[in-house]
Parts: sequence; C-alpha cells; structure tokens
Amino acid sequence: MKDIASIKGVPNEELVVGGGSLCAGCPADLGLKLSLKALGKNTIVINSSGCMTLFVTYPYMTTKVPWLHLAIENAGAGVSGVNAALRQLGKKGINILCYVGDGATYDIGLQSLSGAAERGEKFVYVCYNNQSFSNTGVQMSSATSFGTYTTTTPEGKSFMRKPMVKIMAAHGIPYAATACVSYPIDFIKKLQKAAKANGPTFIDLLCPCPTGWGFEHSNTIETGRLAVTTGAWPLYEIEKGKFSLTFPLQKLEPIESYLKIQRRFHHLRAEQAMEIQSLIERQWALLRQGKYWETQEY
Ligand SMILES: Cc1ncc(C[n+]2csc(CCOP(=O)(O)OP(=O)(O)O)c2C)c(N)n1
Repeated sequence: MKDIASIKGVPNEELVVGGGSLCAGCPADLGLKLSLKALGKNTIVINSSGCMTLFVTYPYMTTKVPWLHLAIENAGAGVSGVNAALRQLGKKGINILCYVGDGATYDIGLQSLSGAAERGEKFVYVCYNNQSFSNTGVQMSSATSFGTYTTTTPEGKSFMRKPMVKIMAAHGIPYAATACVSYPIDFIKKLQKAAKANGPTFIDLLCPCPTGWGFEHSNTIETGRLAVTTGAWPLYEIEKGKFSLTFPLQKLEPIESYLKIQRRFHHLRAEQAMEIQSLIERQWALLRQGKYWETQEY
C-alpha cells in the first residue's frame, strides 16, 4: 500500500471495472473504487446484502479482488472467519475491507460488527451510508436523519439518527471516522490510516443517493459537498480516542441550499428547516470546542 497524499498520487489502476448494474450517479460505486485505490489489490472485500451486492454478483464480477457476499447481518462475523482462514494459510499483509450499507451496519448487522470490534479483529469497515435501505425501496434506517422522507417515514423521520461513529469509538477501537465521496483525498487518507491501525476500524462514508434522495444523477458530488459545507455531515476522525475535525468550518452554509435540491426534504415546512439549522449550529458549536461526546448528531 503506497501512501497517497494528493490526487496526483492516486493510482490509475482500476480494481473496480464496468459491467455491474447500479443506478446512474451511484456514489457507492465511487466509494468502492476509492477504497480499493487506497488499499490496493491485496484486499479481500466482505459485503452483506444491499445495492452493492447486485453490483458484484455472478455473472457480473466487477472487482479484481476477492469479494465475499454474506447475509445482511453477518459482515462482522465474516471478518473473524476470513482472519482465521488467513492465519491458517499463513498469509500476512492482506487487508480485509467490509463494504456494507447503513441498514446492514446501523441496524441489522450491528451485533456482529460490535462482536468483531470487541474481539479486536483487524479490519477496515466502510459503511457506505445512503441514509436508507435503498435496495429494497428506500425505507428508513437508523442512519436516516431527522425530518427526512423515506417510504416508511412519509411525513419525515421524527427522531434523530443513531450515533454510529460514537458507538464504534466507544468500543475503544484505534480508528473511527466520517468521510464523504465528494472529498476523495480525505477519504483515502482515512482508509490508509485505518489499514495501518492494528485492530478494528470504522469509516462512515456519506453516499448521496440520487434515486433515494431525489436529485439529478449528475449532482451526486455537489450534494455531498453541500452536506459537508452546510455542516450536516461533519468530517472528523477519532484516532486512539482523540477527536479532531478534518474539515473544520468557521461558517456554515445555510442548510436550505442542501434541503432544497432533494425531493426527500420537499415536505418540510419553513419552521422545520429552521429547527434543523439550529440543531446543526448547536452541534458545530460543540464540535469546534472538541466536545464531540456532547453532540447530538443530525
Ligand atoms: C435479515 C434480512 N432482512 C432483510 C433483507 C432484505 N434486504 C436485502 S438488501 C436490503 C437493504 C439493505 O440496506 P443497506 O444496508 O442500507 O444497503 P443499500 O440497500 O442501501 O445498499 C434488505 C433490507 C435481508 N436480505 N435479510
């Protein structure tokens, strides 16, 4: 694995090739490409059921690295299996990348992920987070933000999302972070830090989903940028317990610019949008002081 510090250092070699089936503008495809560019070909990917399963499935083998598809609740258990097999075979220097959706991470697979973290297995876990169970029709997941329309929250989700990075960091793992596909170098650096850490690691990767969120297919990157610059999705890391912002914001863009380009927020009334704005501002006031554990995540 060669250290990547800038866009010029990103290898040209593609370990994800064409031919799979995904929606136009899919961010999870880009997230997988970036993950494998960062980690290199000595990587085994573990995936549990979701959109990406349909991308890499017989007869469409779209990765040049091994890909293990497991039942939706099993990615964490799969890590232990693969690590045990590598030990038996005497193989070293192979990365295990879990590439798993938010429904499978925050909800259905939480127990096996927590178990793998507790056991201290070595792995890089990337939750490609489109804030819903997209593959089965965009139902609410615990990663869905407050106020968001999904097919199971037609009036908008009425409670906050699960603080997943806090939950993982509370396991005492050496590295946990957020990232967004719109900030590829930030993501790649985090992946490489995670791969070098000796133990379980977790990256929550925001993946704006044109189909589920209701924006133009060509706007995936711009939507992710707005998630970050409005403060809705802060970029940070927790390295050996130490919290730091990797993209600190002195001034937040108004949340309105993020909400108005997505159909999933069109039902919101002006006062609800203002409630979200003040929620994010409160969160940032704490983040700037390093009081991460006191935040309530939007
Ligand atoms: C135990 C179990 N419950 C439900 C399903 C049906 N199912 C297949 S894919 C999927 C959606 C997974 O959502 P997420 O992990 O967020 O990934 P995405 O679809 O967004 O890629 C569900 C619910 C399943 N395969 N197994």
